[in-house]
Amino acid sequence: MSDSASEPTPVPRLPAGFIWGASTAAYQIEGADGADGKGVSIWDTFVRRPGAVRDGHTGEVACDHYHRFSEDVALMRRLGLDAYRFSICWPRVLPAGAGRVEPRGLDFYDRLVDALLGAGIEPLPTLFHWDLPQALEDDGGWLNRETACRFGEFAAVAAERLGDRVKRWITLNEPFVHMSFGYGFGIHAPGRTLMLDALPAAHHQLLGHGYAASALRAAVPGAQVLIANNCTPVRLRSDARRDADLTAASAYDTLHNRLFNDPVMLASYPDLSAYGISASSWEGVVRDGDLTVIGQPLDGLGINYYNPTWVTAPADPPSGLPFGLAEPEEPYRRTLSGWPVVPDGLTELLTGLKARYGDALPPVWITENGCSEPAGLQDQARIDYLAAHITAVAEAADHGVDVRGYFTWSLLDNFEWAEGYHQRFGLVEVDFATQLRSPRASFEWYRQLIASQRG
Ligand code: IFM
Repeated sequence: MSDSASEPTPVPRLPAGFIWGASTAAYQIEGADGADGKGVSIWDTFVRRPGAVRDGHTGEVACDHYHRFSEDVALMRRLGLDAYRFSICWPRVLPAGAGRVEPRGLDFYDRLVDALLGAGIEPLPTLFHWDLPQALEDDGGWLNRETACRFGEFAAVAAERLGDRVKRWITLNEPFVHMSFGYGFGIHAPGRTLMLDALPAAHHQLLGHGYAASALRAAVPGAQVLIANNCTPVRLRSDARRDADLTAASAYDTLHNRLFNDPVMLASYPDLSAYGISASSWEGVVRDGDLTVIGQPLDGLGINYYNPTWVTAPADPPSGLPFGLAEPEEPYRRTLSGWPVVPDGLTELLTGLKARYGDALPPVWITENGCSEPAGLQDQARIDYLAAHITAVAEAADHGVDVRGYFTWSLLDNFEWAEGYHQRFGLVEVDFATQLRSPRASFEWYRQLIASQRG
């Protein structure tokens, strides 16, 4: 923390033309459950499962952004954002996931896009931020290859309506988290506990990314396509047993980072033998030509960064996974959600990507970074967090990483998945009883930062 709450926290200048933004996602803010013909998503179903979400919270109302988006765009304009990253709720547009299009759902995004453009803010939609139509889940969800085809069709529908005004698109948000939390461990929707049998959900999401990229490029001249991967630098403790821990670290890096980065940048999968997968055992999943679709050139890599992961050799008795997770030894400050605050992990991550992928690394966008802090308007801890992480981005840029934008998570307090409304990530506090929006100190700090970086 800086000594005084009023003392401005200095941040180095990012390159000219750098895009300053904020991010949200449909299920976390929109509310308006069932409005205007919206279909059911896997999150609508999951939140009703007893014990799935803390205190039984749901996204039924959330920030009621569906009805209050004008007020929210006015806040963004006040902030001086260059761009706003939001997500499009698939079952609002295609209630059954495929087939009949619901025009009222598209109308909402149409109004939002127009309001953003009217405020001088670039709309940056994400097509999939975890709210899969329940009807598709009933057919196997992302374990079913057909879902990738349906995703490509959804991308085409969205592009046809919005592509005259929206040129930059994100296909998937954090496919690692959706695969592992949703299909592996069951702590997110759809709540399946398949452990390593969840891995086909990685390939099918990536294939969906490829189909969506093709559909966007076919429908939108000059479309720019990104994917938002949440990546983590993998670290070892000082008491690491060299070989066993290094092997575990490499296995974790493969699962969390390379499984989602290699196919989109190198058109190949990393060695997955630590997970019992060989080229022949994945034959039924990965078909000829898939990696060409997935590995088509990317216009940008979105990175969501929160913290490094400390890894050890697997626990005894073995968990079935080729790694164990450890706590850092260093006394890092923790956010309200308990995550260690490690800004230099972001520089390490970005320079590591550059070292690993070289010329195959497209321009990088920080599509999410932020922290949950206690409720209240005086959030110096968030200001310090943002200042340190933006500084880490500037350091990576100084080391030659081509970073084009930074989007903080999040504009508003919102529904934080299994944590319900207990975590607050917003620059703007939301009173969920009254829907009153109150900008925090960090909002004013970010506003000044953006203005000064422009000046
Ligand atoms: O709220 C989430 C977001 O939906 C995806 N990335 C991480 C955020 C904080 O947990």
